[in-house]
Amino acid sequence: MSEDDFTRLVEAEQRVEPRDWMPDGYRRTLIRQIAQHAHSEIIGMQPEANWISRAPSLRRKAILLAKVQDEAGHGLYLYAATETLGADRAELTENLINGRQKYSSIFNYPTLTFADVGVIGWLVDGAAICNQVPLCRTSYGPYARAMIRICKEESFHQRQGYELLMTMMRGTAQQRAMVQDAVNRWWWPSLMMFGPSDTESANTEQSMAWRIKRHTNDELRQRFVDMSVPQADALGVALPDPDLRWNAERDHYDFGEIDWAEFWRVVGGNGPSNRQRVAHRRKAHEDGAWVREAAAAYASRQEEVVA
Ligand code: FAQ
Repeated sequence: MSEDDFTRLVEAEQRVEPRDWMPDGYRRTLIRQIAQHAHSEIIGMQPEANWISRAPSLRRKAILLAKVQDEAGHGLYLYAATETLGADRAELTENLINGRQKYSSIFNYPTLTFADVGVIGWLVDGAAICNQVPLCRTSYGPYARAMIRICKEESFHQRQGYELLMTMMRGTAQQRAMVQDAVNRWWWPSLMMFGPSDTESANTEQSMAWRIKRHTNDELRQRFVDMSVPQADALGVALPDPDLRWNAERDHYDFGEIDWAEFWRVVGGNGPSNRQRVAHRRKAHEDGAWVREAAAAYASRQEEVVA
């Protein structure tokens, strides 16, 4: 397949598959984005895992445990998708724990109360769905197919978060205050998940041309705001933005300016929990060395038996 064939295939909305010819930049961009996505799923287990042992009932504990396990599964499908592009998974993990590859800024904020578990489900999984449903139509086949399953599970996650918050809002004044406090802390970081504004986004134009990204960062952020306002009303919480108001001319909600200095600080490794998150991942990786060695020894023994 030539470069022209590749361009025609992508423009005809067909899927690029692992054995097809592809430009080096396309391959590199996919590995970068999918690896960052996989790292986010794996690092994203930490803020919620913090509450598994302290969930207030057996039911809430079982739900949270299942959700955190789902995130591990998402990380694995996504690492497997990078392998179809020739990436080495062990190398990607090294890149994560050595700070050479990024993961989503959102997971560098601490989970201070159990209401944070509900708000992560509602807002963080909600933002993830907004961003990821269009990726089910991304041009690279293995990524698109992984996203279909991931989005189904993320929808369940979002609903469990919203249901937890509904329950807390029907509870005591103290529980309602906990939910509002969590919303105040997570709203702006959730908007940052969509990445820099379109004028600052280095990769969007090329990624849209290659049909890797299907919408710009600002388009998806606006979709998320429009979706979240009525949900906040139904829940009875206030979103912490004095500039948030319906704009009938645009047919969208206007919203305030994101603190981009904070965004870049967190992306640059200096958010509230960056060091703790990476140190924890590094320790888990080192503690798991014996499992990898044992699995490799077992696999080579099996090969000898077959031979
Ligand atoms: N955090 O040029 P762009 C989840 C970087 S959901 C950190 O606009 P691009 C589910 C970006 O990499 C979260 N870095 O980049 C879950 C680039 O740097 P580079 C993960 C960010 O790629 C829920 C630079 O800024 N979802 O895990 C962020 O075209 C609950 C310039 O930006 C995905 O990864 C950020 N927020 O657009 C799990 C979805 N934003 O690499 C557990 C797939 C930007 O050039 C619990 N990814 N950067 O050095 C995407 O859709 C895209 O990669 C974007 C960024 C939209 C995130």
